[in-house]
Amino acid sequence: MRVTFLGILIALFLGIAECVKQNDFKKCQQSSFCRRLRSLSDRKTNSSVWESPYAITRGLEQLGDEAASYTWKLNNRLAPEGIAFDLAVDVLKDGLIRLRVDESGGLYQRYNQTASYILVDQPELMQASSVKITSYDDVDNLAFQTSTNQPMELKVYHNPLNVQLKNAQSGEILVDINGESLLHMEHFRHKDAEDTDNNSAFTWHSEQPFEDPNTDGLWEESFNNKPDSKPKGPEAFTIDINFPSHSHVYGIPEHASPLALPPTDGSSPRRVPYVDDPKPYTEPYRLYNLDVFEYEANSPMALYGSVPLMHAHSPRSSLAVFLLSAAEMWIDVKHPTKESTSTQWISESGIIDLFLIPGPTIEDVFSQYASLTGVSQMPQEFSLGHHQCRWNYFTSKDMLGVVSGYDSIDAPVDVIWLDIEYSDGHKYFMWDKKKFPDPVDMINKIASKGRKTVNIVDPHLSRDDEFYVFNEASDKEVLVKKPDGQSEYEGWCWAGSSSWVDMFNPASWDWWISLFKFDKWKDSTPDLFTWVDMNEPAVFNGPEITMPKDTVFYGGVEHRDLHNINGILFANLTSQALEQRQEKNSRSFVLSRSFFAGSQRFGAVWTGDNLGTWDHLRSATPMNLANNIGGIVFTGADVGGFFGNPQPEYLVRWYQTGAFHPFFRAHAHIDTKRREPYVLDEPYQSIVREVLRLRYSLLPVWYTSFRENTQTGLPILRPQFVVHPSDAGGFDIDDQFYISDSGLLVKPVVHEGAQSVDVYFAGEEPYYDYFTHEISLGSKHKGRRKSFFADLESLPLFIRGGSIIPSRQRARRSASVMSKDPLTLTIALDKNGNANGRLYLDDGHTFDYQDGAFIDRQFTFKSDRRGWTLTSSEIVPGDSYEDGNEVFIERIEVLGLKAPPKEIKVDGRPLEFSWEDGTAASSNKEDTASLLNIKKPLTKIAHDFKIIA
Ligand code: NBV
Repeated sequence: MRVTFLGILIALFLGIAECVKQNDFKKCQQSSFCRRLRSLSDRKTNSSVWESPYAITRGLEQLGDEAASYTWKLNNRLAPEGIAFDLAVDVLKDGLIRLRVDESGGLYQRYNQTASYILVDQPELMQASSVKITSYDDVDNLAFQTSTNQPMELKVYHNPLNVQLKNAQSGEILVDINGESLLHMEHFRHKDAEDTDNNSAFTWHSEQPFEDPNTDGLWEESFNNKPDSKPKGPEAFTIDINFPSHSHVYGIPEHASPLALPPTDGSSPRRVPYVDDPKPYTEPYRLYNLDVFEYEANSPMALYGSVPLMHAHSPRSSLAVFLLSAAEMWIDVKHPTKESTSTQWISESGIIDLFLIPGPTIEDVFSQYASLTGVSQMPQEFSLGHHQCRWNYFTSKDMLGVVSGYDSIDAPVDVIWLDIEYSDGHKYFMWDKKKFPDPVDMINKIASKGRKTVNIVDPHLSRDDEFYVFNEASDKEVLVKKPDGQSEYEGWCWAGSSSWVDMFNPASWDWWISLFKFDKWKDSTPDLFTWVDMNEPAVFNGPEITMPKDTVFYGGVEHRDLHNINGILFANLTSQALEQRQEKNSRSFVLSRSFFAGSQRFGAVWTGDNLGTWDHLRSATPMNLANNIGGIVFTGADVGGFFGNPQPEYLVRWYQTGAFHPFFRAHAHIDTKRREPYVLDEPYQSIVREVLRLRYSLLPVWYTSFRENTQTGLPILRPQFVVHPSDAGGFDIDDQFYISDSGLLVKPVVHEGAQSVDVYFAGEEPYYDYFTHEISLGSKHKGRRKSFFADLESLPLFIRGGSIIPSRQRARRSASVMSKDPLTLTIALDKNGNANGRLYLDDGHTFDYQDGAFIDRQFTFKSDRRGWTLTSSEIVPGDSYEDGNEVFIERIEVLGLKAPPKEIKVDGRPLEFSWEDGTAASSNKEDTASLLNIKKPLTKIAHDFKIIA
C-alpha cells in the first residue's frame, strides 16, 4: 500500500504522467448500474415489441385541499408481488413541476435528503384552485399557468405511464417523460430471497433470468481491484426525458465538452467551434465528482463538479429539467431528428426528484431555476480583481516578493494565494513556522499594500495525534466511518494516513465554524480567506481516486447516496465560518473545487487542473459558459494552465481570456517554472499589464453583473443562444460570449500563431470595437461572421450598440484602493441613437447593502430631432454609502453620434467637450464611429443628473 501511495505521490508531484489515465476511471460498461440500465435502450432498439411495464394502478389523489400536490400509485408489472411505487406531482407557485418517484414501503427508505441541502427553500406550491384537473379513462390533465401567464398542461397517461408537459397555447410538447418506455426503478430486495424475487424485474432487460443472484454487480462489484460491497443491493433508476421540439441541449456541467451537448450514441457531432478535431462521443456524460489528473479537453468524462440541470432550446422556446440526485449519474443524449433531442438519465440510488422548468423564455428559465437553487452571493469586490496563485509560494519572504513583484511593474493584483505547502506536514490550519514564522505579520504586511491572502484547507485530516483538528473531530465523532458504520474510515492523501470530516453530521457544523474563529485559529486575520480543494473528496488510494461508496456517513447513509454533494457542504460551512468569525458583517470569500447545483450561494469555483495546452485554453470558455448557465456564475480556470511551462504567446492569450472570466486567477503546478507577469520578458510583460489594467477598469461592469445575477438569476457569461434566443445560427457557438447585460462581447483568441479571428454578430444593432471604435453590423434575420486582425496585442472586445459601459480608468494596484475612484461612461449608440446602462456600487465587503447602503443607477441616452439627453436615475432607491458619496464621473464618451453638439450642459452649467469625426456617416455603416468626449462633467454618481445637448 505504502509503495503505491508513494508512487502516486511522486507522479503527482513531478507531473510526469502525460495525460489522463483512462483506466483509472470507469466507463459506463464498468459501472454495473450504468451497464444494466443503459442496456435497456439497446434492447429497446433491437426489440420489435417494447413496452413500459410501469402503469398507474390507482388514479390521481390530491394531498390536502389547498395545495397543488397529487399522487398516484405506480406498479411495475415485472416486479414481484408487493413491490409498488408512488408517483407524486407538485405544481409549484411559478408553474414549475416537481415529479417524484419513490418505492412505497420498500425494504429501506431510498435516499431523499438531497433537496434539503440543495434547495434554497421548500418550494412553494400553487393553490389547488389554480390548477384545473380533467380526468378521462386513462389520462389526467392538469392545466395551470406559469408566473408569466403561459398556459401549460401536464398530462399523466396511466398505462403505460407517460408524463408530458405541453405548452397549451402552441400545443407543443415540451417534455416527454417515459415516452421511450425506459423508466425503471430497481426495487430493494433480500439478497438470499427466492430467485423470483431477485430476478423477475430484471428479465425485462436481460434476455435470461439470472442464475447467480449477484449477476451483473447487483450485490458487489469491484473496479481496479477496489471492491464495493453493496449492502442494500441494487437500487438504481433510469428515466428517459425527451424534448420533441428542441434541437439543442446545454448544461449538465462539469465536462470538458462543447457547450451545445454533442450526442453520445457515436453519431457525428455538429460543428463545434472550439474543437479542431471533433470526435463522436460513445460514452454518456457522467456526473460523479472526481479528481481527474490531467483531464482531456474534449470528453464526456466526469470532472470535479456536478450540476444535473439541462437546458433545451429552440428558436421558439426554452425550458430546462433538473434531476436532483446526489448519486453518480450518467446521461445519454441523442437526436432522433434534426429538430428533437432524446435523453436517458441513469442514477445509482435515491428517489427520482425531477423538476420541469417550463420557461418559455430563456429569462424565465433562469429565474425559475434560481427559485430552486438560489443566486450568487454578492462577492467581496476584491475577489473580482486578479488573483496570483502557485503551488507554492514557500516562505513569507516569497509571498511578500510576489506583492513587490507586481508593484515593481505597476500591475494590479488583489490576492496572493498559499497552496498546501504553507502547512505543517499538510495539517491544515497549522502553519509551517519554519517557513512562515509569523503568519499574522505576513498577512498584515500584504494587507498594508491593499492585498488579501488566501490559504488552502483540504478536507482530509492527518491522523496525527498531535493534530488538534483531527483529535477534536475524532472526539466529537464527526468523521466518516468504514462500511462497518463504527470505526473511522482511513485513506491516503497529502497528509499521509487521513480521515475525512462528515459534513452531513450536524455536530460537525458548529465545530467546523469554530475552527476559523480568531480566538481559535490565532494565525489568521480578517484579511485571510479560504480555498477548499480536494473536496470531491479526493482520496489517493480510493476507487477512482475518491472515497469507497460503501463508507458510512451520518444516519447510516452510504457515501454512494450523497457523493456529489459532499463538496458543496464544505463550501457552505466554510463560507458560514468566514462570515461568522467577523465582528463586522463581512462577506466571505471561498473557492471550492468540487461543486453541485446551488454552489453559487457559497463562493467561487474553478475548472481544476487544466493543462498548459492550446486545446485546454479553448475548452475553458465552453466550460465556464456551462457553469454559468448552470447557475454557477463565479467561475474561472487556472490562467496559464496548471500543468506545464507555457510559451509566452500562450500565456498572453490565457491572460486575455481569463480576464473575461468572472474568477480570474493565475495558478501553476509545483513543478513549473515561475511565470508571474513580472518575470516575463518584453513585449509580453507589457501586454499582460495592459490586460490586467483592462480587467480592473471594467470592475464596475463585473460588480454590476453580479448584482444583476442576484436579482434575476441570469448568467454573467452569456453564450449566443441566451442573448439571441431565436437566432439558430448562434446555437452551436461557444467560443465567444457576452458579459451579462452590459453589452460587452468577447471573442478570446485561442489558436497558436493566430493573426485573425472570426466574430459572429447577431441582431440588428451595430457593434463597436472597444479600442478602435470600428463599427460592425449584424443583420436582422441571421448573424454575420466578420474577420478581425488579432495579433498578440489585440483582444477582440466589442460593445453592442445601445449600451452604456461604466469603467474606472485610473491604473491602480488593487481593487480595494479603487473605491473612491471616478468613473467614465462609454456610450455606444444603437441604430436609433439611443442607449441604456446600469451601474451598481456598494462598499464591496459588508452586508450593509441589504439595508439600502448602495448606489443603483440607470443611465438613459435618448436622441430626438433637436439633440439628445443623458439621464441618470435610481433603479432602486438606495442610501448610498460612505465612499460612494465621493465618487463622481470624470469623463463621458459617446460613440456613433451623427454630428457634434453645439453645446452641452449639466444643470445649466456648460461642459467642455472634444469631437472626432468618424469615417462612418452613421452607426449603420461599417467604418469608424465618431467620438464625442465630454470632459469633467464632475457629477456625483450618487445623485440624479441630466446632461442635455
Ligand atoms: O494543492 C495542490 C494542488 C492544487 O495546486 C490544485 O489547484 C488542485 O486542483 N491540488 C489540486 C492537489 C493535486 C495536484 C496534482
